[in-house]
Amino acid sequence: MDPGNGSDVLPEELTASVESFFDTAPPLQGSSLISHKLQAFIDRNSKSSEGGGPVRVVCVTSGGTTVPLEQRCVRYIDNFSSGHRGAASTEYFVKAGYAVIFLHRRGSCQPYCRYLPEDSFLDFFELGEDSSIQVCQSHSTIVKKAIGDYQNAVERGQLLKLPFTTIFEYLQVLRMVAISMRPLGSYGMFYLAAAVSDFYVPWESMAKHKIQSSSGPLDMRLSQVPKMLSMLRKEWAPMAFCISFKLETDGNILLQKADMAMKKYHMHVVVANLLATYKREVIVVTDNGCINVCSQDEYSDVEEEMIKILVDRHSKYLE
Ligand code: 9Z3
Repeated sequence: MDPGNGSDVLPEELTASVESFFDTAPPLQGSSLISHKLQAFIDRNSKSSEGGGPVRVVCVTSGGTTVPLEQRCVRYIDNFSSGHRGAASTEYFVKAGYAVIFLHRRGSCQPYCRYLPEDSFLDFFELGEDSSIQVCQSHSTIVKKAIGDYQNAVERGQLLKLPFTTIFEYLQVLRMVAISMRPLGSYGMFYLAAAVSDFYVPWESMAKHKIQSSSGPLDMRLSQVPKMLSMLRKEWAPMAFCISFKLETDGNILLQKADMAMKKYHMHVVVANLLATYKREVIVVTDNGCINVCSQDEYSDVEEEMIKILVDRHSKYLE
């Protein structure tokens, strides 16, 4: 096993922009509670599993980050992601025996709830003769399975959910998670499926109040979000197994971009996907080749096969 994060140090410019990002970000609400929950989760899962070996822990990031345009935020820029990939992947990681820290966008798709329709939720229920609430017969199998699987994951201490909305919250919580996972060494994994903003408005240069349309057209300069993947690999959790995602709309540049991300950020695996086909097709890019993964039909999840491949890669890394 080789951490493979290179002996090279982080460029000073990057370290400075990362420091400035965190120093100027608005304070994270509830950070001591998050820290407490994380510590308890890691402590519980760093003791050996029933089979004797240490438990593998994965941080799954899921959903898109927002970029607020005003401190008392009315308007924001959003990133495309429903959170379906992260939620589905969490279920398959739990099934493979991993403990999962599910770092997700508030209100995005949740593990074990993927089949519950958002728009017709009430169609799942009916009132019994005594006015009790019952799940309709037609949906009972799916609901029973979801409740059973979810409760098992929670009872076994395999699932910790941490929410974010803005890019500030996301990166602050990701750093806390990574630093608390550091003692797990190579048993830790990062599966970075969240769609993370590349540009943002620094807090101190952001309008305090709602921007007034009466002031005319809006000119705004966005700063670049510092590349935290390098920080994750080199400083926060250097031994962890890291998988990032690359989303493109142009198939001609997808693999080239995924390859660049592997090399530039020292990722162990990059999952490449195209906007037009991402729900049913992904390419798992590793340092010894690419694996195409497609879902068999509209009822099967592409994540099932993909997670098997990633778990296998992680096992090889542990060897
Ligand atoms: C992805 O590529 C995910 O697969 C999707 C999943 C966001 C497409 P959904 O949540 O969608 O199931 O609706 N995530 C990474 C997107 C991203 O922002 N990647 C950055 C990039 O491509 C690198 S971190 O440059």
